[in-house]
Amino acid sequence: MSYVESVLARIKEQNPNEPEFHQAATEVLHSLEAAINANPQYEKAGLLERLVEPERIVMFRVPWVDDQGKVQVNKGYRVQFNSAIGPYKGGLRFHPSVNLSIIKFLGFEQIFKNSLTGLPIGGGKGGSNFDPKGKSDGEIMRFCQSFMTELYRHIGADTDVPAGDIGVGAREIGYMFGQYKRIRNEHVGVLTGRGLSYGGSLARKEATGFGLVYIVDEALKSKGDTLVGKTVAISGSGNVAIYACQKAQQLGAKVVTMSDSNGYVYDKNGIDLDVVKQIKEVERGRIKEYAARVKGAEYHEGCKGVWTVKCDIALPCATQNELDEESAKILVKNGVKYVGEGANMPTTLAGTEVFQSNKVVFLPGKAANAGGVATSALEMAQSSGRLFWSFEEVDAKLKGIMANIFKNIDAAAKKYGFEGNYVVGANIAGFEKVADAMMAHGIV
Ligand code: NDP
Ligand code: 2IT
Repeated sequence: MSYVESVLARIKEQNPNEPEFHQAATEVLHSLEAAINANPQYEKAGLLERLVEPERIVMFRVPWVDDQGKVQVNKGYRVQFNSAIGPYKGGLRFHPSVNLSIIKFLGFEQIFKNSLTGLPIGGGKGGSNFDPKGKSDGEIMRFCQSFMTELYRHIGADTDVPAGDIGVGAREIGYMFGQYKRIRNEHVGVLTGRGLSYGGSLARKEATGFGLVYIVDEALKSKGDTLVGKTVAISGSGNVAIYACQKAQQLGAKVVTMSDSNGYVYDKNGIDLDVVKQIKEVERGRIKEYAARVKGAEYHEGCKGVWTVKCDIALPCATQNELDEESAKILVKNGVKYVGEGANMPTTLAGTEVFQSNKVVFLPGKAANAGGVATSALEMAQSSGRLFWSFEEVDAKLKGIMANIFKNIDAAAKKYGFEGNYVVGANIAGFEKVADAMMAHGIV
């Protein structure tokens, strides 16, 4: 059995109920095979065994009182996966589906993503099975305060810097920052995605979606093509989806879909983003509302249907495993040419295989959605330097980072004989720097 296969077998044996973590580890380790074989010193140093074991996992109780006066208890998590190249960095997800497997897969992916940004950030992730849907502002605040009342002792501006993810946006970051500051009596960059009035960075809100479209644009350019006139299908209607839509439209594409976990809207005239922002960012409503407000738009129940819409470019921006083999086959049949993952691991392993074997340009999440965390690292830099950069400055840096990521994943794929395979390219390019730092630190 190869070194990689033996480590994968060990992961499955030691962490039996973690299918999402197995999936992420399988994808990464399989594509590292060539780089591992070229460096036998890694096996001697137990590098992979150490890489797949989080440095620390914190699990805690989050008690809070709802508006009816009833006591509620949720689970809280922070997985501090790898700090070889910088402090742990990664989002917090609040969603009822959250469990250890999901946080571990996200934290593991984050290690390589953060390395790809070229900035000094390690990998971590956290969250809770708390469901923010339908909760009052007061309930959200009490939950966030209780969550931070435990989390504060494990994080810090030079230790671990959380941010948003599904269910955690500006409102939640604000409440958590307020509680951290109150407990620690420190106004520091301990969270990113902060509001602009208390240390946040311009363009962080837009960064993941913008970055996704910037890297897709780089891939198009490499083929002598542009976004102008392209039809784009986007899933999700949250932070990533909204700003991916905005940038795709600015660069001349026509976005025809958006979705949520209940269903999707198809607007043959192109999505009216002001309407989406009003529904999602202001009213915190459902995407179904869009069809009621925009003439010519259709709503369809079932989120998977979004992939039956004909498009040139598909941007899954909702959640893990939302795009399976069956959907990938339909997209290919309908002529999709590019897939850029705005979400983390939205495509199943079988779905990815369908795209790659049909020569669809496939940009994996750890490269394609890295613009969010990269801009978080820019927010950290501004906090430490007590600086405040203009939108244009941050956006220009983001664009440069995404172009660099594309260049590096393309080069890594070529170097190991997998030209055009950006899954292999991203995993190897992300891994190399982390492996180098871990080797330098000795057995720790
Ligand atoms: P939001 O909470 O803003 O939006 C999430 C969107 O995805 C909503 O439209 C939501 O619909 C939909 N969604 C969530 N769960 C499911 C599900 N099980 N099935 C179908 N749709 C679902 O989150 P973000 O936009 O921030 O995150 C989206 C993805 O992007 C996630 O995978 C996240 O990890 C990833 N990501 C986010 C970054 C960021 O900076 N925010 C950075 C890099 C990656 P509904 O309202 O019905 O739940
Ligand atoms: O998945 C991700 O990269 C994020 N949710 C953003 C993490 C961050 O620290 O900005």
